[in-house]
Amino acid sequence: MTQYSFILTEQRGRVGLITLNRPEALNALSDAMGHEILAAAQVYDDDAGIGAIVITGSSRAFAAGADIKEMAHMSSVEMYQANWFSVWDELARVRTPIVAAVAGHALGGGCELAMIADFIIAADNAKFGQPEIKLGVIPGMGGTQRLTRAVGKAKAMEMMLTGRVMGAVEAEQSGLVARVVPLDSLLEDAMATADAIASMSKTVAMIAKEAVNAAFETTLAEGVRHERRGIYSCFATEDQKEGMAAFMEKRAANFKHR
Ligand code: CO8
Repeated sequence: MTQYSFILTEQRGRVGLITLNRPEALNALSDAMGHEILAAAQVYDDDAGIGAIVITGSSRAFAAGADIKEMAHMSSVEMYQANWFSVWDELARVRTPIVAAVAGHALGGGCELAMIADFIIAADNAKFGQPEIKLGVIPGMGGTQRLTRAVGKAKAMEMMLTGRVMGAVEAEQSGLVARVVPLDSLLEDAMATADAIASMSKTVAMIAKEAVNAAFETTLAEGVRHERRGIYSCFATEDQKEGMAAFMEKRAANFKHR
């Protein structure tokens, strides 16, 4: 089993849990930590026994951003040569559904990591923001694009240009998070939600994720064609036969998850 320094991993049933674990830096995302998160997510993605992934932090901080101390003295050329932050593009390519369970600070790269997940469940103390402008930079893990798509231009611009932080209630009203729950039940709720996803066919869940994500990449007509190809391919799975047979036989479906 892989040993990690900045995250904890745990399989609970068909759900793979990744807990960011760098409390002394409020889970600031160093490069090494990013590679650990990707590696853990890819292990879960390759595992037919895992149907959903949950990424969480602590009650104080999901993640307070990319690691400012690590980046502060880097040059543009160093970043370019290292393809800095490309690890997060690879995380976005993980096909297993990912739920972000966010409490406390989700700032800068922390907010961006949460948005790379397929959806966010937020604790009532969650705070989202892209304060990079206060550091003399802009987001670099997709924040300008994903936040704008999530909450629209007005709020995204205001947050990005002033560094204003958004609380959990506003985040839910704005469409950034799927649901707000009490801090005490955040992990339990996120794990139960992930478990519900994992009880479905993994193949079909991956097809659904790919189809929804196509909405952000393409035109309506091409997106609908993508969806149509997706549903046709569902009919090639044993799980479609099982799901529909179970409905007609008035019993619970027993998906093979492949
Ligand atoms: N990086 C490194 N260390 C951090 C970070 C961070 N992002 N955030 C917090 N820490 C550290 C602090 O330095 C402190 O450590 P120490 O005691 O050793 O100095 C420890 O975590 C605890 O933090 P605080 O004492 O500041 O805790 P508070 O409760 O007083 O404040 C805050 C909490 C408000 C979250 C505060 O820590 C803060 O403002 N953090 C920075 C938030 C931020 O600006 N995030 C954006 C970072 S930049 C980014 O994410 C993307 C950059 C894109 C660049 C593009 C390159 C390609």
